[in-house]
Amino acid sequence: MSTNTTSSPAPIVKRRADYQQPDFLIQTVDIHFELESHETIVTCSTTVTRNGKHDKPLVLDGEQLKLLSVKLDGKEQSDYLQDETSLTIHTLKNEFELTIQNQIDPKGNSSLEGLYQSSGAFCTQCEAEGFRKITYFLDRPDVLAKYQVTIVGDKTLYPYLLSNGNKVDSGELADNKHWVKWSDPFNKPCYLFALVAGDFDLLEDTFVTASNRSVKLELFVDKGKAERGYHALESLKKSMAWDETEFGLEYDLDIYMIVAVDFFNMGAMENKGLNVFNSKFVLANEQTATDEDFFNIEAVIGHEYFHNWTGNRITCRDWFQLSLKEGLTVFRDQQFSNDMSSPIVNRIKNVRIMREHQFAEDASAMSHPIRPDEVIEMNNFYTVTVYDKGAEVIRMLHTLLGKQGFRAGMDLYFQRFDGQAVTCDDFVQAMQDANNKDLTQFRRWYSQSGTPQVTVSDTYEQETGLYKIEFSQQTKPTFDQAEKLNLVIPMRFSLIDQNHNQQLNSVIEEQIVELTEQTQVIEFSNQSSKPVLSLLHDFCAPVKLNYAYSRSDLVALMLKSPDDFTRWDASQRVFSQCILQLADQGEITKTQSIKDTVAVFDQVINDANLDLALKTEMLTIPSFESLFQQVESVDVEQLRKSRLQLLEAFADTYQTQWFDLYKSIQIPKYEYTVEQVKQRKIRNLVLKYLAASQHQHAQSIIEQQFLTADNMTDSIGALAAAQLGDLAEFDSLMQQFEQKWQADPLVLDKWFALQANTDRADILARLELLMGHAQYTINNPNRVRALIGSFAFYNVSGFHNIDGSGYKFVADYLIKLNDINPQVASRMITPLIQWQKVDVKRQALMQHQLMRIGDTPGLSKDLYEKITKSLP
Ligand code: 0A1
Ligand code: ZN
Repeated sequence: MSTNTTSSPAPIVKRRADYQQPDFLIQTVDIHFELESHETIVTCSTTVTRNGKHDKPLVLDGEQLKLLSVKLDGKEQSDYLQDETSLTIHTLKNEFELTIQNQIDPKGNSSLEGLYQSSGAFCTQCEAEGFRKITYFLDRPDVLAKYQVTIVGDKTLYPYLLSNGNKVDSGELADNKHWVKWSDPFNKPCYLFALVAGDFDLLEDTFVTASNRSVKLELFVDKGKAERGYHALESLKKSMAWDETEFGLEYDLDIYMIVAVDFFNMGAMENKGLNVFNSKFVLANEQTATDEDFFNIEAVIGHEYFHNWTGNRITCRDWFQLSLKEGLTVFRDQQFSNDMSSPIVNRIKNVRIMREHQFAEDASAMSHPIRPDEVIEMNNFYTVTVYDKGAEVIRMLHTLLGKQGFRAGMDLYFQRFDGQAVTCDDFVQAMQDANNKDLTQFRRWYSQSGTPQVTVSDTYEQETGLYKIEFSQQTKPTFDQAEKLNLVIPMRFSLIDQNHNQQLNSVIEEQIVELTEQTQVIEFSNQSSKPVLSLLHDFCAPVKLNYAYSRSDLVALMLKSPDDFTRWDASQRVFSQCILQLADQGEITKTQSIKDTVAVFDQVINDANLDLALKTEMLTIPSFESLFQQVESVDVEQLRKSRLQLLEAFADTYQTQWFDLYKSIQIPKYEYTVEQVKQRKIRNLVLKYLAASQHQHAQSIIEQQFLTADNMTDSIGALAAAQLGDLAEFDSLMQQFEQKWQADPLVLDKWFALQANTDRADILARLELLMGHAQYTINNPNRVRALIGSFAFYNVSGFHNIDGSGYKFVADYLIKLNDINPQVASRMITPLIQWQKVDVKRQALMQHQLMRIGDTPGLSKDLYEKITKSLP
């Protein structure tokens, strides 16, 4: 990236330490929309008060707005200053009414931030700083106001005109127009504002709260898609009930609306009383959606609903505090999912995200604490660190304080801060005060980035029976921080007596030790032999665990650990040890080590009492991404091949067992139940192994399953197996799938993704062809993520091709996307900026592409921030 090539000044870095209270506050907002695709008129009247004694002017944020007029207490003003991003109004009044009129172009807004059009419907996305694309405003989360919204639009095109709160009035106008007025009784920051206008199918329901109030539930979906909305609606009712029982939290308005839109940058948005969702997280029936989709819908519906208390009633003082609402709400949705489905599968899902994505982020130039200190573009900080590591930090508080102590802390938090915009420190203080526990050192989790390593060693003295465990912690310097301090790490573990009868698990009751020092030693006396250490139960801390497990320790843990997570983790360690060893050996040959590794799983496969879900997880070979995070530096191609080699040997060895297992599971008519989900999952896993082992019946079973499936999970399961087995067969089934679903882009995204992550020599030519598909458009984030995202994140052989063509392909695409949707472009640059662990040749190729992107004229702040950070 050459410096000073663009005319615009370098984007400004904002710092958490520079926080200042706003100079003015806004009490009420009365905003009026005259909706037209290209020329929407926004008239916004606010009551403004000076905050404190000063004579500074009022500086409002605004971007891409055509200003029409400014009135102060009804008088047209000319004494104002306008630039690209702000409007400065000079006044010495302490209280005044400000009316601003401006024009915007929703149809021309491809960034999907502010007011835009999605398949003809108007909708808004204001978090984090999108309200400034609607009108000039104090666009910051600590300015809380009461909103009244009037929407005027064409009656035929936009029969539904929606905003936050309660509908208070409506009427008809000339020219086939109508209007609706909404009033939200709760104070809110502007990022929670929402407007939707369009024609939809409407599903209605009611929920009666614990205190017997009736809440209207309304779900708006694309015309003709109503029957795909029921699972989302059921999920909403479950979420509402769950928050009442678990946290004593009731919904507070008389109506809760959800709108599903096709064009959306993220998963969903928690706007007060009017959630806007990516249709991917609403629409589902068994024909169109997999079990995983059903799970995700329930989780995201829950997540947005739980925000009503953790995010909306209590919000963030500034955007550096994002994890205050996101870490906490992710933790809450994870707990909800635990109660709704298989807890172990759910926990493994959480851990995979941490290990495959969050650890990767922390090892990259984008490393940041869950409460970042410096930001150029806030949209870059909706990260796995803020969200998922943030949730792990909350989980550690839950572990340290216990369920009751945690609940007491939550109660105090709501009691103290309801209706306010607060900080992460305020939250921890409430936890501290409710439990009388000093959390000073714990707070370092908020300010320190990086993945801590916990190293464990142990000694056993035969004569005395004394068993000693030494725990030490270390966090290596990260790109953003050189110095690291000791953290509070809760370690849940137990000891397994090796001498005991194999059938019985003789286990010393689970211990929780708080690791606070660099090194700590714990002793156990009277041990008749050296016990096996079962560590990091339930992934009790977001750390890497180093302990020199022997193969027999791992086998003992797989079979006997009292903690399901540890059992699974042991199985993954067995696989990983072997694959990493193979990758290290240089030449890839079948070895004794493969045989020994594979043999370990015999007992797991044949254990009839093992929970089917845990069995499936234990028999799943670690993903390339999780293996990649376990090494400092690696030849990616070597690692990919080694993984495949083990997978094939594993598949071959147990061919008969896979076949028998597949045949033994008969599932009645599709239902989304915990039991059936487990059955489908193991069947689809063994189908993959049958394909990989080229079992003589593999092809016919795959075809049979594909043709007779009564649900999407099994259709995709068959395709995924074919992809691993025979490409000719795969291509023909894929063709049939495309024929069937060509009119349904949401379903076709699964097909785009499968195409994009297929290992084949002509992958780039294929991608070019697919970009010309009738349903493909660069303007829709779901399409882009399905095709380009799947390639960049998951097609190891194609993306990391040593000729550099994969990197160049992604870079070329991002250069195009930069102009259309900077947010999505910035999310998709992630695999390119994570060059630190690949071999030096590939590092150079990746950096070269980053420089090319960096030289793009009109580079967005989003990409600028990531590229400047990641180039050495
Ligand atoms: N608050 C939402 C996530 C979200 C963030 C930004 C968006 O647009 C830039 C959209 C949604 C959540 O946590 O669900
Ligand atoms: Zn959220």
